[in-house]
Amino acid sequence: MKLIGASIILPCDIESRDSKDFQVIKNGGIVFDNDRIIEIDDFQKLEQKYKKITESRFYKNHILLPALINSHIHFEFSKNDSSFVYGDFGSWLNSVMDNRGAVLRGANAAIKRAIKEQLNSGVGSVCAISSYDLDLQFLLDSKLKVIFCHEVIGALEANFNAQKASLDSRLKQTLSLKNKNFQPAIAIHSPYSVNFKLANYAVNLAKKHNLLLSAHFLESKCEFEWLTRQSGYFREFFTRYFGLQNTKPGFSIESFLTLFNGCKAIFTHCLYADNSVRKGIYKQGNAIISCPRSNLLLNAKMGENTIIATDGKSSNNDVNLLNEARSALFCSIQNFDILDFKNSKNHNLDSNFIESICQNLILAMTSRPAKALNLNNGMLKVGKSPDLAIFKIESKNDFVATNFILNAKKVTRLIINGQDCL
Ligand code: MCF
Ligand code: FE
Repeated sequence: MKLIGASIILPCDIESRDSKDFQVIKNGGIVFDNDRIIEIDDFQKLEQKYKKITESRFYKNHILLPALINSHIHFEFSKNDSSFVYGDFGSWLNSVMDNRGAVLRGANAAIKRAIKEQLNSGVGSVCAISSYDLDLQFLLDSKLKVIFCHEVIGALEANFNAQKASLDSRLKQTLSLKNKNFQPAIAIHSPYSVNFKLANYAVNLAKKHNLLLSAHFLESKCEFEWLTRQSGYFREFFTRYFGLQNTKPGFSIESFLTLFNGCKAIFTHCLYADNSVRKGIYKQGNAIISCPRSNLLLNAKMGENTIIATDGKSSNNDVNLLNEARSALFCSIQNFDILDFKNSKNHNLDSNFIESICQNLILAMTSRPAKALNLNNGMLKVGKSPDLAIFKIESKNDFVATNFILNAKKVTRLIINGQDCL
Protein backbone atom coordinates (compact mmCIF):
# COMPACT_ATOMS: atom_id res chain seq x y z
CA MET A 1 0.00 0.00 0.00
CA LYS A 2 1.21 3.52 -0.82
CA LEU A 3 0.22 7.04 0.16
CA ILE A 4 0.95 9.80 -2.30
CA GLY A 5 -0.04 13.41 -1.83
CA ALA A 6 0.22 16.65 -3.76
CA SER A 7 -0.50 20.36 -3.32
CA ILE A 8 -3.38 19.85 -5.71
CA ILE A 9 -5.39 16.75 -6.55
CA LEU A 10 -7.90 16.76 -9.40
CA PRO A 11 -10.13 13.72 -8.78
CA CYS A 12 -12.11 14.16 -12.07
CA ASP A 13 -14.87 12.33 -10.28
CA ILE A 14 -17.63 13.39 -12.68
CA GLU A 15 -18.94 11.62 -15.72
CA SER A 16 -21.39 14.22 -16.93
CA ARG A 17 -20.77 16.44 -19.92
CA ASP A 18 -20.82 19.46 -17.66
CA SER A 19 -17.73 20.53 -15.72
CA LYS A 20 -19.54 22.63 -13.12
CA ASP A 21 -18.84 20.19 -10.29
CA PHE A 22 -15.12 20.03 -11.10
CA GLN A 23 -13.38 19.37 -7.80
CA VAL A 24 -9.99 20.57 -6.57
CA ILE A 25 -8.50 19.07 -3.39
CA LYS A 26 -5.70 21.08 -1.82
CA ASN A 27 -2.96 19.22 0.05
CA GLY A 28 -4.72 15.94 -0.59
CA GLY A 29 -3.51 12.39 -0.42
CA ILE A 30 -4.43 9.11 -1.99
CA VAL A 31 -3.94 5.63 -0.56
CA PHE A 32 -3.79 2.73 -2.99
CA ASP A 33 -2.49 -0.76 -3.61
CA ASN A 34 -1.91 -2.40 -7.00
CA ASP A 35 -5.58 -3.02 -7.64
CA ARG A 36 -7.57 -0.15 -6.30
CA ILE A 37 -7.75 3.26 -4.75
CA ILE A 38 -8.42 2.76 -1.05
CA GLU A 39 -8.95 6.28 0.27
CA ILE A 40 -8.68 9.93 -0.73
CA ASP A 41 -8.54 12.67 1.88
CA ASP A 42 -6.33 15.33 3.41
CA PHE A 43 -2.71 14.13 3.19
CA GLN A 44 -1.90 14.75 6.86
CA LYS A 45 -5.00 12.89 8.01
CA LEU A 46 -4.07 9.92 5.87
CA GLU A 47 -0.47 10.04 7.10
CA GLN A 48 -1.75 9.70 10.68
CA LYS A 49 -4.10 6.89 9.76
CA TYR A 50 -1.78 4.79 7.58
CA LYS A 51 1.50 4.54 9.45
CA LYS A 52 2.84 1.24 8.17
CA ILE A 53 2.86 1.55 4.42
CA THR A 54 5.59 0.99 1.82
CA GLU A 55 5.70 4.59 0.65
CA SER A 56 4.43 7.90 1.93
CA ARG A 57 5.34 10.91 -0.16
CA PHE A 58 4.01 14.41 -0.63
CA TYR A 59 4.64 16.38 -3.83
CA LYS A 60 4.75 20.11 -3.11
CA ASN A 61 3.95 22.37 -6.07
CA HIS A 62 2.60 19.44 -8.03
CA ILE A 63 -0.75 18.50 -9.55
CA LEU A 64 -1.92 14.90 -9.22
CA LEU A 65 -4.71 13.64 -11.47
CA PRO A 66 -5.84 10.39 -13.11
CA ALA A 67 -3.39 9.12 -15.73
CA LEU A 68 -4.64 10.47 -19.06
CA ILE A 69 -6.41 8.41 -21.71
CA ASN A 70 -5.71 8.74 -25.44
CA SER A 71 -8.85 7.23 -26.88
CA HIS A 72 -7.94 7.22 -30.59
CA ILE A 73 -4.43 6.77 -31.94
CA HIS A 74 -2.89 5.01 -34.96
CA PHE A 75 0.60 3.96 -33.80
CA GLU A 76 1.44 2.32 -37.14
CA PHE A 77 1.52 5.69 -38.88
CA SER A 78 4.06 7.12 -36.41
CA LYS A 79 6.83 7.43 -39.02
CA ASN A 80 4.86 9.96 -41.04
CA ASP A 81 6.14 13.49 -41.15
CA SER A 82 5.73 14.81 -44.68
CA SER A 83 4.27 11.99 -46.80
CA PHE A 84 0.65 13.13 -46.61
CA VAL A 85 -1.00 16.40 -47.62
CA TYR A 86 -3.47 18.43 -45.57
CA GLY A 87 -6.21 20.97 -45.99
CA ASP A 88 -8.68 18.88 -47.95
CA PHE A 89 -9.87 15.46 -46.81
CA GLY A 90 -9.92 13.98 -50.33
CA SER A 91 -6.39 15.11 -51.09
CA TRP A 92 -5.26 13.68 -47.74
CA LEU A 93 -6.92 10.31 -48.41
CA ASN A 94 -5.39 10.15 -51.90
CA SER A 95 -1.98 10.85 -50.38
CA VAL A 96 -2.56 8.07 -47.82
CA MET A 97 -3.57 5.62 -50.57
CA ASP A 98 -0.52 6.55 -52.64
CA ASN A 99 2.11 6.69 -49.88
CA ARG A 100 1.02 4.58 -46.93
CA GLY A 101 3.18 1.60 -47.91
CA ALA A 102 6.32 3.66 -47.49
CA VAL A 103 5.09 5.18 -44.22
CA LEU A 104 4.20 1.80 -42.69
CA ARG A 105 7.47 0.16 -43.73
CA GLY A 106 10.27 0.22 -41.16
CA ALA A 107 8.19 2.12 -38.62
CA ASN A 108 9.28 0.15 -35.53
CA ALA A 109 11.50 2.86 -34.03
CA ALA A 110 8.82 5.49 -34.66
CA ILE A 111 6.15 3.29 -33.02
CA LYS A 112 8.37 2.89 -29.96
CA ARG A 113 8.92 6.66 -29.80
CA ALA A 114 5.16 7.25 -30.03
CA ILE A 115 4.60 4.86 -27.10
CA LYS A 116 7.23 6.77 -25.07
CA GLU A 117 5.52 10.01 -26.03
CA GLN A 118 2.29 8.68 -24.47
CA LEU A 119 3.95 7.75 -21.18
CA ASN A 120 5.97 10.98 -20.97
CA SER A 121 2.88 13.08 -21.45
CA GLY A 122 1.06 11.29 -18.61
CA VAL A 123 -1.05 8.95 -20.75
CA GLY A 124 -1.66 5.61 -19.02
CA SER A 125 -4.31 4.11 -21.33
CA VAL A 126 -4.72 4.11 -25.08
CA CYS A 127 -7.28 2.90 -27.57
CA ALA A 128 -5.05 1.95 -30.50
CA ILE A 129 -6.45 1.55 -34.01
CA SER A 130 -4.30 -1.00 -35.78
CA SER A 131 -4.58 -1.55 -39.52
CA TYR A 132 -2.12 -4.43 -39.76
CA ASP A 133 -1.20 -5.33 -36.14
CA LEU A 134 2.34 -4.04 -36.76
CA ASP A 135 2.16 -2.22 -33.42
CA LEU A 136 0.82 -5.19 -31.43
CA GLN A 137 4.05 -6.53 -29.93
CA PHE A 138 5.35 -3.06 -29.02
CA LEU A 139 2.14 -2.27 -27.19
CA LEU A 140 2.19 -5.63 -25.40
CA ASP A 141 5.77 -4.93 -24.32
CA SER A 142 4.89 -1.44 -23.08
CA LYS A 143 3.52 -0.43 -19.70
CA LEU A 144 0.45 1.18 -21.25
CA LYS A 145 -3.04 -0.08 -20.61
CA VAL A 146 -4.16 -0.95 -24.13
CA ILE A 147 -7.44 -1.44 -25.94
CA PHE A 148 -6.22 -2.87 -29.21
CA CYS A 149 -8.65 -2.39 -32.11
CA HIS A 150 -8.12 -4.61 -35.13
CA GLU A 151 -9.13 -2.39 -38.04
CA VAL A 152 -11.61 -3.91 -40.48
CA ILE A 153 -11.65 -2.38 -43.94
CA GLY A 154 -13.00 -3.64 -47.27
CA ALA A 155 -15.46 -2.05 -49.62
CA LEU A 156 -15.84 -5.06 -51.91
CA GLU A 157 -18.13 -7.86 -50.79
CA ALA A 158 -16.34 -10.21 -53.19
CA ASN A 159 -13.41 -10.26 -50.75
CA PHE A 160 -15.56 -11.24 -47.77
CA ASN A 161 -14.18 -14.74 -47.17
CA ALA A 162 -10.57 -13.61 -47.11
CA GLN A 163 -11.37 -10.63 -44.88
CA LYS A 164 -13.40 -12.77 -42.50
CA ALA A 165 -10.55 -15.28 -42.23
CA SER A 166 -8.04 -12.52 -41.59
CA LEU A 167 -10.14 -10.90 -38.85
CA ASP A 168 -10.82 -14.29 -37.24
CA SER A 169 -7.15 -15.14 -37.03
CA ARG A 170 -6.08 -11.69 -35.82
CA LEU A 171 -8.70 -11.81 -33.09
CA LYS A 172 -7.94 -15.39 -32.13
CA GLN A 173 -4.39 -14.31 -31.33
CA THR A 174 -5.31 -11.29 -29.21
CA LEU A 175 -8.22 -12.94 -27.40
CA SER A 176 -5.67 -15.34 -26.02
CA LEU A 177 -3.57 -12.42 -24.76
CA LYS A 178 -6.34 -10.67 -22.85
CA ASN A 179 -5.26 -9.48 -19.39
CA LYS A 180 -5.56 -6.59 -16.94
CA ASN A 181 -3.60 -4.31 -19.29
CA PHE A 182 -4.64 -5.57 -22.68
CA GLN A 183 -8.03 -5.97 -24.32
CA PRO A 184 -8.72 -6.72 -27.97
CA ALA A 185 -11.41 -4.72 -29.78
CA ILE A 186 -12.60 -4.09 -33.35
CA ALA A 187 -12.43 -0.90 -35.41
CA ILE A 188 -14.79 -0.76 -38.34
CA HIS A 189 -12.84 1.79 -40.35
CA SER A 190 -15.76 3.90 -41.62
CA PRO A 191 -19.11 3.67 -43.44
CA TYR A 192 -17.43 4.50 -46.77
CA SER A 193 -14.75 1.83 -46.59
CA VAL A 194 -16.64 -1.30 -45.47
CA ASN A 195 -19.43 -3.29 -47.10
CA PHE A 196 -22.48 -4.30 -45.09
CA LYS A 197 -21.66 -8.01 -44.92
CA LEU A 198 -18.18 -7.42 -43.50
CA ALA A 199 -19.28 -4.71 -41.05
CA ASN A 200 -22.16 -6.86 -39.86
CA TYR A 201 -19.84 -9.81 -39.36
CA ALA A 202 -17.44 -7.67 -37.35
CA VAL A 203 -20.24 -6.28 -35.16
CA ASN A 204 -21.54 -9.76 -34.40
CA LEU A 205 -18.05 -10.90 -33.52
CA ALA A 206 -17.73 -7.96 -31.12
CA LYS A 207 -21.09 -8.89 -29.57
CA LYS A 208 -20.08 -12.52 -29.21
CA HIS A 209 -16.84 -11.70 -27.40
CA ASN A 210 -18.15 -8.57 -25.66
CA LEU A 211 -15.62 -6.29 -27.35
CA LEU A 212 -15.56 -2.54 -27.79
CA LEU A 213 -16.18 -1.23 -31.31
CA SER A 214 -14.67 1.88 -32.80
CA ALA A 215 -15.42 3.68 -36.07
CA HIS A 216 -14.45 6.83 -37.92
CA PHE A 217 -17.82 8.44 -38.63
CA LEU A 218 -18.95 11.53 -40.55
CA GLU A 219 -15.47 12.96 -40.56
CA SER A 220 -15.59 14.89 -43.83
CA LYS A 221 -17.89 16.66 -46.22
CA CYS A 222 -16.81 14.08 -48.82
CA GLU A 223 -18.15 11.29 -46.59
CA PHE A 224 -21.39 13.20 -45.88
CA GLU A 225 -22.03 13.77 -49.60
CA TRP A 226 -21.31 10.12 -50.37
CA LEU A 227 -23.62 8.73 -47.68
CA THR A 228 -26.46 11.17 -48.28
CA ARG A 229 -26.28 11.91 -52.03
CA GLN A 230 -24.02 9.14 -53.44
CA SER A 231 -21.95 11.89 -55.00
CA GLY A 232 -18.73 13.86 -54.65
CA TYR A 233 -15.16 12.76 -54.00
CA PHE A 234 -15.88 9.09 -53.19
CA ARG A 235 -17.42 8.36 -56.61
CA GLU A 236 -14.06 9.11 -58.16
CA PHE A 237 -12.18 7.44 -55.27
CA PHE A 238 -13.68 4.02 -56.01
CA THR A 239 -12.95 4.34 -59.72
CA ARG A 240 -9.41 5.54 -59.14
CA TYR A 241 -8.35 2.99 -56.54
CA PHE A 242 -10.63 0.01 -57.17
CA GLY A 243 -11.50 0.42 -60.85
CA LEU A 244 -15.22 0.46 -60.00
CA GLN A 245 -17.78 2.44 -61.96
CA ASN A 246 -21.01 3.71 -60.40
CA THR A 247 -20.42 2.23 -56.95
CA LYS A 248 -23.02 2.93 -54.29
CA PRO A 249 -22.29 3.44 -50.60
CA GLY A 250 -22.89 0.37 -48.44
CA PHE A 251 -24.60 2.51 -45.80
CA SER A 252 -26.71 5.53 -45.14
CA ILE A 253 -25.93 7.55 -42.02
CA GLU A 254 -28.86 5.88 -40.24
CA SER A 255 -28.14 2.31 -41.34
CA PHE A 256 -24.52 2.65 -40.21
CA LEU A 257 -25.58 3.89 -36.80
CA THR A 258 -28.21 1.14 -36.48
CA LEU A 259 -25.46 -1.47 -36.86
CA PHE A 260 -24.18 -0.46 -33.42
CA ASN A 261 -27.44 -0.83 -31.49
CA GLY A 262 -26.77 -2.92 -28.43
CA CYS A 263 -22.97 -2.49 -28.73
CA LYS A 264 -20.43 -0.49 -26.79
CA ALA A 265 -18.91 1.78 -29.42
CA ILE A 266 -16.96 4.99 -29.91
CA PHE A 267 -17.37 7.19 -32.97
CA THR A 268 -14.44 9.36 -33.93
CA HIS A 269 -14.70 12.82 -35.57
CA CYS A 270 -18.48 13.18 -36.24
CA LEU A 271 -17.84 16.63 -37.71
CA TYR A 272 -20.79 16.26 -40.07
CA ALA A 273 -23.16 14.65 -37.56
CA ASP A 274 -26.19 16.83 -36.92
CA ASN A 275 -27.98 16.96 -33.58
CA SER A 276 -30.20 14.00 -34.34
CA VAL A 277 -27.22 11.77 -35.22
CA ARG A 278 -25.38 12.89 -32.09
CA LYS A 279 -28.47 12.20 -30.02
CA GLY A 280 -28.72 8.77 -31.65
CA ILE A 281 -25.15 7.98 -30.59
CA TYR A 282 -25.72 9.14 -27.02
CA LYS A 283 -29.04 7.28 -26.86
CA GLN A 284 -27.16 4.06 -27.66
CA GLY A 285 -24.98 4.86 -24.63
CA ASN A 286 -22.05 5.42 -26.98
CA ALA A 287 -19.57 8.27 -27.27
CA ILE A 288 -18.07 10.74 -29.73
CA ILE A 289 -14.30 11.27 -29.82
CA SER A 290 -12.80 14.46 -31.21
CA CYS A 291 -9.29 14.74 -32.56
CA PRO A 292 -8.91 18.53 -32.61
CA ARG A 293 -5.72 18.94 -34.65
CA SER A 294 -6.59 16.15 -37.10
CA ASN A 295 -10.05 17.65 -37.54
CA LEU A 296 -8.56 21.06 -38.24
CA LEU A 297 -5.88 19.79 -40.61
CA LEU A 298 -8.21 17.68 -42.74
CA ASN A 299 -11.55 19.41 -42.37
CA ALA A 300 -11.04 22.91 -40.91
CA LYS A 301 -13.43 22.05 -38.07
CA MET A 302 -12.63 21.24 -34.48
CA GLY A 303 -15.53 19.11 -33.22
CA GLU A 304 -17.28 19.14 -29.87
CA ASN A 305 -14.32 18.02 -27.71
CA THR A 306 -16.33 16.17 -25.04
CA ILE A 307 -13.58 13.57 -25.34
CA ILE A 308 -10.29 14.40 -27.06
CA ALA A 309 -7.62 12.21 -28.63
CA THR A 310 -4.61 12.71 -30.88
CA ASP A 311 -5.41 10.47 -33.88
CA GLY A 312 -2.15 9.28 -35.51
CA LYS A 313 0.85 11.08 -36.95
CA SER A 314 -0.97 10.41 -40.22
CA SER A 315 -2.96 13.57 -39.49
CA ASN A 316 -1.03 15.34 -36.76
CA ASN A 317 2.39 16.78 -36.03
CA ASP A 318 2.78 14.68 -32.89
CA VAL A 319 0.78 12.30 -30.70
CA ASN A 320 1.21 14.24 -27.48
CA LEU A 321 -2.18 14.52 -25.75
CA LEU A 322 -1.12 17.58 -23.74
CA ASN A 323 -0.25 19.43 -26.95
CA GLU A 324 -3.64 18.32 -28.28
CA ALA A 325 -5.41 19.87 -25.30
CA ARG A 326 -3.48 23.14 -25.71
CA SER A 327 -4.44 23.34 -29.39
CA ALA A 328 -8.07 22.69 -28.44
CA LEU A 329 -7.92 25.43 -25.82
CA PHE A 330 -6.58 28.04 -28.24
CA CYS A 331 -9.05 27.07 -30.91
CA SER A 332 -11.95 27.24 -28.41
CA ILE A 333 -10.88 30.76 -27.47
CA GLN A 334 -10.83 31.73 -31.14
CA ASN A 335 -14.31 30.22 -31.57
CA PHE A 336 -15.56 32.18 -28.59
CA ASP A 337 -14.35 35.35 -30.28
CA ILE A 338 -16.14 34.46 -33.51
CA LEU A 339 -19.37 33.53 -31.72
CA ASP A 340 -19.22 36.64 -29.60
CA PHE A 341 -18.79 38.77 -32.67
CA LYS A 342 -21.62 37.04 -34.55
CA ASN A 343 -24.04 37.30 -31.67
CA SER A 344 -22.95 40.86 -30.85
CA LYS A 345 -23.01 39.90 -27.20
CA ASN A 346 -21.23 42.16 -24.82
CA HIS A 347 -19.79 39.71 -22.37
CA ASN A 348 -16.03 39.52 -22.46
CA LEU A 349 -13.82 36.53 -22.37
CA ASP A 350 -12.66 36.11 -18.79
CA SER A 351 -10.51 33.83 -16.66
CA ASN A 352 -13.52 31.82 -15.43
CA PHE A 353 -14.51 31.02 -18.98
CA ILE A 354 -10.98 29.87 -19.85
CA GLU A 355 -10.92 27.83 -16.64
CA SER A 356 -14.16 26.09 -17.60
CA ILE A 357 -12.76 25.22 -21.04
CA CYS A 358 -9.67 23.76 -19.34
CA GLN A 359 -11.73 21.80 -16.80
CA ASN A 360 -13.68 20.32 -19.68
CA LEU A 361 -10.47 19.42 -21.49
CA ILE A 362 -9.14 17.63 -18.42
CA LEU A 363 -12.37 15.60 -18.17
CA ALA A 364 -12.07 14.99 -21.93
CA MET A 365 -8.81 13.11 -21.26
CA THR A 366 -9.80 11.31 -18.03
CA SER A 367 -13.25 10.35 -16.70
CA ARG A 368 -15.17 10.72 -19.96
CA PRO A 369 -12.94 8.50 -22.13
CA ALA A 370 -12.74 5.98 -19.27
CA LYS A 371 -16.51 5.68 -19.33
CA ALA A 372 -16.61 5.53 -23.13
CA LEU A 373 -14.01 2.75 -23.20
CA ASN A 374 -15.37 0.86 -20.19
CA LEU A 375 -12.12 1.32 -18.28
CA ASN A 376 -12.12 1.29 -14.49
CA ASN A 377 -9.86 4.37 -14.28
CA GLY A 378 -9.90 8.03 -15.30
CA MET A 379 -11.18 9.05 -11.85
CA LEU A 380 -9.59 9.22 -8.45
CA LYS A 381 -12.29 7.53 -6.44
CA VAL A 382 -12.37 4.61 -4.01
CA GLY A 383 -12.44 1.33 -5.93
CA LYS A 384 -11.03 2.72 -9.18
CA SER A 385 -7.82 1.43 -10.64
CA PRO A 386 -4.80 3.34 -9.25
CA ASP A 387 -3.67 4.96 -12.53
CA LEU A 388 -2.16 8.32 -11.59
CA ALA A 389 -0.13 11.10 -13.16
CA ILE A 390 1.83 13.72 -11.24
CA PHE A 391 3.09 16.93 -12.87
CA LYS A 392 5.33 19.60 -11.38
CA ILE A 393 3.15 22.67 -11.75
CA GLU A 394 2.89 25.54 -9.36
CA SER A 395 -0.55 27.07 -9.02
CA LYS A 396 -0.12 30.54 -7.58
CA ASN A 397 -3.75 31.38 -8.31
CA ASP A 398 -6.99 29.39 -8.21
CA PHE A 399 -7.18 28.71 -11.94
CA VAL A 400 -5.78 25.26 -11.50
CA ALA A 401 -7.17 23.68 -14.68
CA THR A 402 -5.84 26.57 -16.76
CA ASN A 403 -2.45 26.28 -15.13
CA PHE A 404 -2.44 22.56 -15.85
CA ILE A 405 -3.43 22.79 -19.51
CA LEU A 406 -0.98 25.61 -20.21
CA ASN A 407 2.00 24.23 -18.31
CA ALA A 408 1.86 20.43 -18.23
CA LYS A 409 4.71 19.24 -20.45
CA LYS A 410 6.36 16.14 -19.02
CA VAL A 411 4.93 13.94 -16.32
CA THR A 412 7.02 13.67 -13.11
CA ARG A 413 5.63 10.31 -12.09
CA LEU A 414 3.24 7.96 -13.85
CA ILE A 415 1.61 5.10 -11.99
CA ILE A 416 -0.47 2.39 -13.68
CA ASN A 417 -2.08 -0.32 -11.56
CA GLY A 418 -0.24 1.12 -8.56
CA GLN A 419 3.16 0.61 -10.22
CA ASP A 420 5.66 3.17 -11.48
CA CYS A 421 5.87 3.28 -15.25
CA LEU A 422 8.71 5.64 -16.16
O1 MCF B 1 -8.49 9.32 -38.35
C1 MCF B 1 -7.67 9.64 -39.45
C2 MCF B 1 -8.53 10.18 -40.53
N1 MCF B 1 -9.59 9.28 -40.94
C3 MCF B 1 -9.39 8.01 -41.41
N2 MCF B 1 -8.38 7.23 -41.30
C4 MCF B 1 -7.20 7.39 -40.70
C5 MCF B 1 -6.82 8.47 -39.87
N3 MCF B 1 -5.55 8.31 -39.54
C6 MCF B 1 -5.13 7.19 -40.09
N4 MCF B 1 -6.10 6.62 -40.79
C7 MCF B 1 -5.89 5.37 -41.53
C8 MCF B 1 -6.99 4.38 -41.39
O2 MCF B 1 -6.85 3.63 -40.23
O3 MCF B 1 -5.77 5.64 -42.89
C9 MCF B 1 -6.29 4.59 -43.65
C10 MCF B 1 -6.87 3.59 -42.66
O4 MCF B 1 -6.04 2.51 -42.49
C11 MCF B 1 -7.28 5.24 -44.54
S1 MCF B 1 -8.25 4.21 -45.56
C12 MCF B 1 -7.16 3.57 -46.67
FE1 FE C 1 -8.23 7.97 -36.94
